[in-house]
Amino acid sequence: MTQETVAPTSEAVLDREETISRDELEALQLSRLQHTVAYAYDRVPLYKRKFDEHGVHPTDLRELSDLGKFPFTTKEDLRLEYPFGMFAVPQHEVARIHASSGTTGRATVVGYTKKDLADWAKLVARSLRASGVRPGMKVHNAYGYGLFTGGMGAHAGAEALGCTVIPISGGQTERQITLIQDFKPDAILATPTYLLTIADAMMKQGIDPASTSLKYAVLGAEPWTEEMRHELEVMMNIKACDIYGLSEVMGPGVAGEAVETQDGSHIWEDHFRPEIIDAFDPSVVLGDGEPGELVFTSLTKEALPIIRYRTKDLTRLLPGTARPAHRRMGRITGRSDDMIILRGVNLFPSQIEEIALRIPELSPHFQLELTRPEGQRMDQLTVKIERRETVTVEGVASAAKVLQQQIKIHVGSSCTVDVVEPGSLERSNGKLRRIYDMRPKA
Ligand code: DLL
Repeated sequence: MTQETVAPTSEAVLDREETISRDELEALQLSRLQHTVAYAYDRVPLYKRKFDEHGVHPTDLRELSDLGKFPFTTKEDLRLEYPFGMFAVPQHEVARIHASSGTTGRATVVGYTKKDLADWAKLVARSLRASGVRPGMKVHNAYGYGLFTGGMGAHAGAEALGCTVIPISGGQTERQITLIQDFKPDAILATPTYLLTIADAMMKQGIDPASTSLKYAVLGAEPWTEEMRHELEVMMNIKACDIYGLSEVMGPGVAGEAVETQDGSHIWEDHFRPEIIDAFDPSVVLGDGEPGELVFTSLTKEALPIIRYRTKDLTRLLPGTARPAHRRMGRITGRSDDMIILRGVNLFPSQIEEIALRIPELSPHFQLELTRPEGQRMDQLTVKIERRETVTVEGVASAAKVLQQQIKIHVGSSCTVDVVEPGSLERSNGKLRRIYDMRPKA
Protein backbone atom coordinates (compact mmCIF):
# COMPACT_ATOMS: atom_id res chain seq x y z
CA MET A 1 0.00 0.00 0.00
CA THR A 2 1.15 3.50 -0.63
CA GLN A 3 1.50 5.67 2.41
CA GLU A 4 -1.11 8.38 2.41
CA THR A 5 0.27 11.55 3.85
CA VAL A 6 -2.69 13.78 3.17
CA ALA A 7 -5.76 12.99 5.22
CA PRO A 8 -9.18 12.74 3.63
CA THR A 9 -11.18 15.91 4.19
CA SER A 10 -14.63 14.44 4.49
CA GLU A 11 -17.42 16.72 5.63
CA ALA A 12 -18.41 16.33 9.25
CA VAL A 13 -21.70 14.52 9.90
CA LEU A 14 -23.05 15.80 13.20
CA ASP A 15 -24.99 13.85 15.82
CA ARG A 16 -28.67 14.76 15.82
CA GLU A 17 -28.34 16.09 19.37
CA GLU A 18 -25.75 18.59 18.15
CA THR A 19 -28.28 20.29 15.91
CA ILE A 20 -31.51 20.24 17.93
CA SER A 21 -33.12 23.41 19.28
CA ARG A 22 -32.53 24.66 22.81
CA ASP A 23 -36.17 23.88 23.68
CA GLU A 24 -35.86 20.31 22.51
CA LEU A 25 -32.55 19.96 24.33
CA GLU A 26 -34.03 21.27 27.60
CA ALA A 27 -37.00 18.90 27.33
CA LEU A 28 -34.52 16.05 26.88
CA GLN A 29 -32.48 17.30 29.84
CA LEU A 30 -35.53 17.42 32.09
CA SER A 31 -36.64 13.86 31.36
CA ARG A 32 -33.07 12.54 31.70
CA LEU A 33 -32.54 14.53 34.90
CA GLN A 34 -35.74 13.21 36.46
CA HIS A 35 -34.63 9.71 35.63
CA THR A 36 -31.08 10.26 36.94
CA VAL A 37 -32.04 11.69 40.35
CA ALA A 38 -34.53 8.87 40.94
CA TYR A 39 -32.02 6.28 39.73
CA ALA A 40 -29.27 7.67 42.00
CA TYR A 41 -31.65 7.86 44.99
CA ASP A 42 -32.81 4.27 44.54
CA ARG A 43 -29.42 2.74 43.90
CA VAL A 44 -26.72 4.69 45.77
CA PRO A 45 -27.08 4.84 49.59
CA LEU A 46 -25.07 8.08 49.76
CA TYR A 47 -27.58 9.89 47.54
CA LYS A 48 -30.55 8.54 49.48
CA ARG A 49 -28.95 9.68 52.74
CA LYS A 50 -28.03 13.10 51.43
CA PHE A 51 -31.39 13.78 49.75
CA ASP A 52 -33.26 12.67 52.91
CA GLU A 53 -31.07 14.84 55.14
CA HIS A 54 -31.64 17.74 52.78
CA GLY A 55 -35.40 17.18 52.76
CA VAL A 56 -35.68 16.64 49.01
CA HIS A 57 -37.09 13.76 47.03
CA PRO A 58 -36.64 12.92 43.32
CA THR A 59 -40.32 13.77 42.75
CA ASP A 60 -39.49 17.40 43.71
CA LEU A 61 -37.71 17.77 40.39
CA ARG A 62 -40.46 19.13 38.17
CA GLU A 63 -38.51 21.64 36.12
CA LEU A 64 -34.82 22.16 35.41
CA SER A 65 -34.42 24.93 37.96
CA ASP A 66 -35.54 22.51 40.70
CA LEU A 67 -32.10 20.94 40.46
CA GLY A 68 -30.89 23.76 42.72
CA LYS A 69 -32.86 22.19 45.61
CA PHE A 70 -30.67 19.09 45.60
CA PRO A 71 -27.47 18.69 47.62
CA PHE A 72 -24.01 18.88 46.08
CA THR A 73 -21.61 16.00 45.65
CA THR A 74 -17.93 16.60 46.35
CA LYS A 75 -14.63 14.83 45.87
CA GLU A 76 -14.73 14.16 49.60
CA ASP A 77 -17.96 12.13 49.13
CA LEU A 78 -16.22 9.98 46.53
CA ARG A 79 -13.25 9.50 48.84
CA LEU A 80 -15.46 8.48 51.76
CA GLU A 81 -17.21 5.94 49.54
CA TYR A 82 -13.88 4.50 48.37
CA PRO A 83 -13.60 2.30 46.44
CA PHE A 84 -17.00 1.34 44.98
CA GLY A 85 -19.62 2.91 47.26
CA MET A 86 -20.77 5.39 44.60
CA PHE A 87 -21.50 2.69 42.02
CA ALA A 88 -25.14 2.31 41.05
CA VAL A 89 -24.76 -1.08 39.38
CA PRO A 90 -23.42 -4.43 40.65
CA GLN A 91 -19.71 -4.88 40.08
CA HIS A 92 -20.16 -7.42 37.28
CA GLU A 93 -21.90 -4.73 35.22
CA VAL A 94 -18.92 -2.38 35.58
CA ALA A 95 -16.90 -2.75 32.41
CA ARG A 96 -14.04 -0.44 33.37
CA ILE A 97 -12.60 1.44 36.31
CA HIS A 98 -10.50 4.60 36.28
CA ALA A 99 -9.13 6.57 39.21
CA SER A 100 -7.52 9.88 39.97
CA SER A 101 -3.88 9.84 40.96
CA GLY A 102 -4.69 10.43 44.61
CA THR A 103 -1.73 12.71 45.27
CA THR A 104 -3.82 14.63 47.79
CA GLY A 105 -5.45 11.82 49.74
CA ARG A 106 -7.25 8.66 48.71
CA ALA A 107 -7.79 8.05 45.03
CA THR A 108 -11.24 8.77 43.68
CA VAL A 109 -12.54 5.76 41.82
CA VAL A 110 -14.96 5.94 38.92
CA GLY A 111 -16.69 3.18 36.95
CA TYR A 112 -18.38 2.72 33.58
CA THR A 113 -20.89 0.22 32.21
CA LYS A 114 -20.56 -0.86 28.57
CA LYS A 115 -23.17 1.74 27.66
CA ASP A 116 -21.28 4.42 29.59
CA LEU A 117 -18.13 3.55 27.63
CA ALA A 118 -20.04 3.78 24.35
CA ASP A 119 -21.52 7.18 25.33
CA TRP A 120 -18.09 8.42 26.42
CA ALA A 121 -16.51 7.34 23.13
CA LYS A 122 -19.33 9.05 21.23
CA LEU A 123 -18.78 12.32 23.09
CA VAL A 124 -15.01 12.28 22.65
CA ALA A 125 -15.58 11.51 18.94
CA ARG A 126 -17.99 14.46 18.80
CA SER A 127 -15.42 16.71 20.49
CA LEU A 128 -12.58 15.64 18.19
CA ARG A 129 -14.76 16.12 15.12
CA ALA A 130 -15.74 19.58 16.32
CA SER A 131 -12.03 20.36 16.65
CA GLY A 132 -11.30 19.42 13.03
CA VAL A 133 -10.43 15.72 13.30
CA ARG A 134 -12.07 13.55 10.62
CA PRO A 135 -12.56 9.82 10.02
CA GLY A 136 -9.51 8.34 8.34
CA MET A 137 -7.05 10.75 9.92
CA LYS A 138 -4.06 9.48 11.87
CA VAL A 139 -4.24 10.54 15.49
CA HIS A 140 -1.18 10.59 17.76
CA ASN A 141 -2.54 10.16 21.29
CA ALA A 142 -0.04 11.49 23.84
CA TYR A 143 -2.44 11.57 26.79
CA GLY A 144 -1.27 9.18 29.50
CA TYR A 145 -2.76 5.66 29.38
CA GLY A 146 -3.71 3.90 32.59
CA LEU A 147 -6.01 4.86 35.43
CA PHE A 148 -6.02 8.48 34.16
CA THR A 149 -9.04 8.95 31.91
CA GLY A 150 -7.11 10.96 29.30
CA GLY A 151 -5.35 8.19 27.37
CA MET A 152 -8.02 5.54 27.07
CA GLY A 153 -10.84 8.10 26.86
CA ALA A 154 -9.25 9.93 23.95
CA HIS A 155 -8.26 6.62 22.36
CA ALA A 156 -11.78 5.20 22.35
CA GLY A 157 -13.19 8.46 21.00
CA ALA A 158 -10.71 8.65 18.13
CA GLU A 159 -11.44 5.02 17.25
CA ALA A 160 -15.19 5.62 17.40
CA LEU A 161 -14.75 8.54 15.00
CA GLY A 162 -13.01 6.22 12.56
CA CYS A 163 -9.44 7.43 12.95
CA THR A 164 -6.20 5.47 12.93
CA VAL A 165 -5.02 5.76 16.52
CA ILE A 166 -1.36 5.80 17.54
CA PRO A 167 -1.50 5.02 21.29
CA ILE A 168 1.88 6.39 22.34
CA SER A 169 0.77 7.72 25.78
CA GLY A 170 2.72 10.49 27.55
CA GLY A 171 6.48 10.70 28.04
CA GLN A 172 9.43 9.37 26.02
CA THR A 173 9.55 12.61 24.13
CA GLU A 174 12.33 11.56 21.72
CA ARG A 175 10.23 8.61 20.66
CA GLN A 176 7.18 10.83 20.21
CA ILE A 177 9.18 12.96 17.79
CA THR A 178 10.44 9.96 15.83
CA LEU A 179 6.90 8.62 15.44
CA ILE A 180 5.53 12.01 14.44
CA GLN A 181 8.25 12.19 11.77
CA ASP A 182 7.74 8.61 10.57
CA PHE A 183 3.98 8.00 10.92
CA LYS A 184 2.96 11.48 9.80
CA PRO A 185 -0.13 11.93 11.99
CA ASP A 186 -2.71 14.59 11.14
CA ALA A 187 -3.72 15.32 14.72
CA ILE A 188 -2.18 15.17 18.15
CA LEU A 189 -3.96 14.78 21.48
CA ALA A 190 -1.98 15.97 24.50
CA THR A 191 -1.94 18.39 27.38
CA PRO A 192 -0.96 21.87 26.16
CA THR A 193 2.21 21.88 28.25
CA TYR A 194 3.23 18.45 26.98
CA LEU A 195 2.76 19.58 23.38
CA LEU A 196 5.03 22.48 24.27
CA THR A 197 7.59 20.00 25.61
CA ILE A 198 7.44 18.06 22.33
CA ALA A 199 7.80 21.21 20.20
CA ASP A 200 10.67 22.39 22.35
CA ALA A 201 12.48 19.07 22.04
CA MET A 202 11.99 19.17 18.25
CA MET A 203 13.72 22.54 18.09
CA LYS A 204 16.60 21.18 20.13
CA GLN A 205 17.00 18.42 17.54
CA GLY A 206 17.01 20.97 14.73
CA ILE A 207 13.52 19.98 13.56
CA ASP A 208 11.18 22.86 12.76
CA PRO A 209 7.96 22.05 14.68
CA ALA A 210 6.01 23.84 11.94
CA SER A 211 7.28 21.39 9.34
CA THR A 212 5.57 18.23 10.63
CA SER A 213 2.45 16.61 9.18
CA LEU A 214 0.38 17.74 12.18
CA LYS A 215 -2.57 19.99 11.39
CA TYR A 216 -4.74 19.74 14.49
CA ALA A 217 -4.17 19.52 18.22
CA VAL A 218 -6.88 18.79 20.77
CA LEU A 219 -5.59 19.93 24.12
CA GLY A 220 -6.87 19.77 27.66
CA ALA A 221 -6.59 18.28 31.15
CA GLU A 222 -5.05 21.49 32.52
CA PRO A 223 -5.75 25.21 32.30
CA TRP A 224 -4.29 27.04 29.31
CA THR A 225 -4.70 30.50 27.85
CA GLU A 226 -5.36 32.14 24.47
CA GLU A 227 -1.73 33.25 24.56
CA MET A 228 -0.62 29.62 24.85
CA ARG A 229 -2.92 28.70 21.96
CA HIS A 230 -1.30 31.37 19.82
CA GLU A 231 2.18 30.22 20.85
CA LEU A 232 1.49 26.59 19.90
CA GLU A 233 -0.42 27.39 16.71
CA VAL A 234 2.33 29.60 15.35
CA MET A 235 5.21 27.39 16.46
CA MET A 236 3.65 24.20 15.11
CA ASN A 237 1.54 25.54 12.24
CA ILE A 238 -1.55 23.80 13.59
CA LYS A 239 -5.07 24.59 14.74
CA ALA A 240 -5.29 24.00 18.49
CA CYS A 241 -8.63 23.43 20.21
CA ASP A 242 -9.69 22.79 23.76
CA ILE A 243 -11.19 19.63 25.21
CA TYR A 244 -12.49 19.58 28.76
CA GLY A 245 -13.58 16.94 31.19
CA LEU A 246 -13.01 15.37 34.55
CA SER A 247 -13.00 11.80 35.71
CA GLU A 248 -15.77 12.18 38.30
CA VAL A 249 -18.14 13.37 35.59
CA MET A 250 -16.80 11.08 32.78
CA GLY A 251 -13.33 12.02 31.55
CA PRO A 252 -12.31 14.02 28.47
CA GLY A 253 -15.19 14.99 26.20
CA VAL A 254 -17.61 16.58 28.67
CA ALA A 255 -17.06 19.64 26.45
CA GLY A 256 -15.21 20.26 23.20
CA GLU A 257 -14.29 23.25 21.08
CA ALA A 258 -15.23 23.90 17.46
CA VAL A 259 -12.32 24.67 15.15
CA GLU A 260 -14.30 27.13 13.05
CA THR A 261 -15.01 29.44 16.00
CA GLN A 262 -12.33 28.58 18.58
CA ASP A 263 -14.36 30.39 21.18
CA GLY A 264 -14.49 27.96 24.09
CA SER A 265 -15.72 24.42 24.56
CA HIS A 266 -19.36 23.51 24.01
CA ILE A 267 -20.68 21.49 26.92
CA TRP A 268 -22.48 18.44 25.56
CA GLU A 269 -25.68 19.27 27.32
CA ASP A 270 -27.60 16.23 26.11
CA HIS A 271 -25.45 14.28 28.60
CA PHE A 272 -24.54 16.83 31.29
CA ARG A 273 -26.45 19.65 32.93
CA PRO A 274 -24.06 22.44 33.99
CA GLU A 275 -24.60 25.09 36.66
CA ILE A 276 -22.42 27.90 37.92
CA ILE A 277 -22.48 28.59 41.62
CA ASP A 278 -20.86 31.15 43.86
CA ALA A 279 -17.79 29.27 45.15
CA PHE A 280 -17.99 31.11 48.47
CA ASP A 281 -21.76 30.82 48.90
CA PRO A 282 -22.75 27.64 47.07
CA SER A 283 -26.44 28.17 47.77
CA VAL A 284 -26.36 30.88 45.08
CA VAL A 285 -26.79 29.60 41.53
CA LEU A 286 -25.45 32.26 39.17
CA GLY A 287 -26.80 33.27 35.79
CA ASP A 288 -25.14 32.69 32.41
CA GLY A 289 -22.14 34.93 31.92
CA GLU A 290 -21.36 35.23 35.61
CA PRO A 291 -18.07 33.77 36.80
CA GLY A 292 -18.14 31.08 39.48
CA GLU A 293 -17.61 27.39 40.15
CA LEU A 294 -18.76 24.87 37.59
CA VAL A 295 -21.12 22.13 38.80
CA PHE A 296 -22.24 19.13 36.74
CA THR A 297 -25.05 16.62 36.91
CA SER A 298 -24.79 13.60 34.63
CA LEU A 299 -27.91 12.81 32.61
CA THR A 300 -27.21 9.38 31.14
CA LYS A 301 -24.57 7.65 33.26
CA GLU A 302 -25.36 4.20 34.61
CA ALA A 303 -22.41 3.07 36.75
CA LEU A 304 -21.68 6.39 38.42
CA PRO A 305 -24.55 8.85 38.21
CA ILE A 306 -23.27 12.14 39.61
CA ILE A 307 -25.57 14.81 41.06
CA ARG A 308 -24.42 18.42 41.31
CA TYR A 309 -20.71 17.60 41.41
CA ARG A 310 -18.61 20.58 42.52
CA THR A 311 -15.71 20.63 40.07
CA LYS A 312 -13.81 23.49 41.78
CA ASP A 313 -13.15 24.75 38.23
CA LEU A 314 -13.77 28.46 37.86
CA THR A 315 -15.38 29.67 34.66
CA ARG A 316 -18.68 30.96 33.26
CA LEU A 317 -21.38 29.73 30.93
CA LEU A 318 -21.75 31.41 27.54
CA PRO A 319 -24.36 31.01 24.80
CA GLY A 320 -23.76 28.34 22.17
CA THR A 321 -22.26 29.39 18.83
CA ALA A 322 -21.09 26.61 16.49
CA ARG A 323 -23.56 24.27 18.27
CA PRO A 324 -26.25 26.80 19.21
CA ALA A 325 -28.24 24.65 21.67
CA HIS A 326 -25.20 23.69 23.74
CA ARG A 327 -23.77 26.38 25.99
CA ARG A 328 -20.06 27.05 25.97
CA MET A 329 -17.78 27.40 28.92
CA GLY A 330 -15.29 30.22 29.16
CA ARG A 331 -11.68 29.28 29.68
CA ILE A 332 -11.05 27.79 33.09
CA THR A 333 -9.21 30.57 34.91
CA GLY A 334 -8.08 28.07 37.51
CA ARG A 335 -9.28 25.73 40.22
CA SER A 336 -10.45 27.18 43.49
CA ASP A 337 -7.96 24.88 45.23
CA ASP A 338 -5.12 26.05 42.96
CA MET A 339 -5.66 29.66 43.83
CA ILE A 340 -2.69 31.35 45.44
CA ILE A 341 -3.66 33.83 48.11
CA LEU A 342 -0.73 36.17 48.38
CA ARG A 343 -1.06 38.87 50.97
CA GLY A 344 -4.78 38.97 50.42
CA VAL A 345 -4.62 38.98 46.61
CA ASN A 346 -5.99 35.99 44.68
CA LEU A 347 -3.80 34.75 41.87
CA PHE A 348 -3.85 31.90 39.35
CA PRO A 349 -0.96 30.55 37.27
CA SER A 350 -2.99 31.20 34.09
CA GLN A 351 -2.86 34.94 34.81
CA ILE A 352 0.92 34.79 34.85
CA GLU A 353 0.92 32.74 31.62
CA GLU A 354 -1.27 35.33 29.93
CA ILE A 355 0.97 38.22 30.92
CA ALA A 356 4.33 36.49 30.38
CA LEU A 357 3.50 35.32 26.86
CA ARG A 358 2.85 38.90 25.78
CA ILE A 359 6.48 39.73 26.51
CA PRO A 360 8.53 38.64 23.48
CA GLU A 361 11.75 37.92 25.40
CA LEU A 362 10.07 35.43 27.74
CA SER A 363 9.19 31.79 27.03
CA PRO A 364 6.08 29.89 28.17
CA HIS A 365 8.22 27.85 30.57
CA PHE A 366 7.66 29.18 34.06
CA GLN A 367 6.97 28.11 37.61
CA LEU A 368 5.75 29.92 40.67
CA GLU A 369 7.54 29.58 43.98
CA LEU A 370 5.94 30.60 47.22
CA THR A 371 8.19 31.13 50.21
CA ARG A 372 8.13 32.82 53.58
CA PRO A 373 11.66 34.03 54.29
CA GLU A 374 12.90 33.33 57.83
CA GLY A 375 11.80 35.82 60.40
CA GLN A 376 9.29 37.39 58.02
CA ARG A 377 5.54 37.19 58.20
CA MET A 378 4.94 38.11 54.58
CA ASP A 379 4.77 35.48 51.83
CA GLN A 380 6.98 35.94 48.83
CA LEU A 381 6.18 34.98 45.22
CA THR A 382 9.02 34.30 42.83
CA VAL A 383 8.22 33.80 39.16
CA LYS A 384 10.96 31.67 37.62
CA ILE A 385 10.75 31.94 33.86
CA GLU A 386 13.03 30.88 31.04
CA ARG A 387 14.20 33.45 28.54
CA ARG A 388 13.75 32.70 24.84
CA GLU A 389 16.80 31.16 23.18
CA THR A 390 16.97 34.09 20.78
CA VAL A 391 17.46 36.83 23.36
CA THR A 392 20.65 37.75 25.12
CA VAL A 393 21.15 37.78 28.85
CA GLU A 394 21.30 41.60 28.69
CA GLY A 395 18.01 41.70 26.80
CA VAL A 396 16.14 39.92 29.54
CA ALA A 397 16.78 42.39 32.36
CA SER A 398 14.18 44.79 31.04
CA ALA A 399 11.77 41.92 30.27
CA ALA A 400 11.94 40.82 33.91
CA LYS A 401 11.06 44.31 34.98
CA VAL A 402 8.13 44.51 32.56
CA LEU A 403 6.76 41.19 33.82
CA GLN A 404 7.04 42.33 37.41
CA GLN A 405 5.24 45.60 36.64
CA GLN A 406 2.51 43.93 34.58
CA ILE A 407 1.82 41.44 37.37
CA LYS A 408 1.55 44.30 39.81
CA ILE A 409 -0.83 46.21 37.51
CA HIS A 410 -3.05 43.34 36.35
CA VAL A 411 -3.02 41.00 39.33
CA GLY A 412 -2.14 43.35 42.14
CA SER A 413 0.69 41.27 43.59
CA SER A 414 4.29 42.24 44.15
CA CYS A 415 6.69 39.50 43.16
CA THR A 416 10.28 38.76 42.27
CA VAL A 417 11.02 37.68 38.71
CA ASP A 418 13.94 35.37 38.13
CA VAL A 419 14.71 34.89 34.43
CA VAL A 420 16.51 31.58 34.05
CA GLU A 421 18.35 29.81 31.24
CA PRO A 422 16.42 27.99 28.48
CA GLY A 423 15.87 24.34 29.40
CA SER A 424 16.52 24.79 33.11
CA LEU A 425 12.96 24.35 34.41
CA GLU A 426 11.19 21.02 34.67
CA ARG A 427 9.28 20.05 31.52
CA SER A 428 5.76 18.66 31.45
CA ASN A 429 4.95 15.01 30.75
CA GLY A 430 1.21 15.53 31.17
CA LYS A 431 -0.40 17.85 33.65
CA LEU A 432 2.29 20.37 34.56
CA ARG A 433 2.84 21.44 38.12
CA ARG A 434 3.24 25.22 38.10
CA ILE A 435 3.11 26.01 41.82
CA TYR A 436 5.87 25.12 44.25
CA ASP A 437 4.68 26.08 47.72
CA MET A 438 7.67 26.10 50.05
CA ARG A 439 6.00 28.04 52.85
CA PRO A 440 6.24 26.44 56.28
CA LYS A 441 3.08 24.46 56.98
CA ALA A 442 0.87 26.13 59.58
O1 DLL B 1 -8.01 15.71 33.05
C1 DLL B 1 -9.76 14.58 31.84
C2 DLL B 1 -9.19 15.05 30.58
C3 DLL B 1 -8.24 14.32 29.92
C4 DLL B 1 -9.65 16.23 30.00
C5 DLL B 1 -7.72 14.74 28.70
C6 DLL B 1 -9.18 16.67 28.78
C7 DLL B 1 -8.21 15.93 28.14
P1 DLL B 1 -8.98 14.64 35.68
O2 DLL B 1 -7.63 14.05 35.79
O3 DLL B 1 -10.06 14.12 36.57
O4 DLL B 1 -9.55 14.47 34.23
O5 DLL B 1 -8.81 16.20 35.91
C8 DLL B 1 -9.90 17.05 35.77
O6 DLL B 1 -8.51 18.86 34.99
O7 DLL B 1 -11.44 19.52 36.90
C9 DLL B 1 -9.87 20.71 35.45
O8 DLL B 1 -9.36 21.30 36.63
C10 DLL B 1 -8.71 20.21 34.60
N1 DLL B 1 -9.04 20.28 33.18
C11 DLL B 1 -9.45 19.29 32.37
N2 DLL B 1 -9.62 19.75 31.11
C12 DLL B 1 -9.32 21.07 31.14
C13 DLL B 1 -9.31 22.12 30.18
C14 DLL B 1 -8.99 15.00 33.09
N3 DLL B 1 -9.61 21.91 28.92
C15 DLL B 1 -9.49 18.47 35.96
N4 DLL B 1 -8.97 23.36 30.61
C16 DLL B 1 -10.61 19.44 35.77
C17 DLL B 1 -8.66 23.60 31.90
C18 DLL B 1 -8.96 21.41 32.47
N5 DLL B 1 -8.64 22.65 32.83
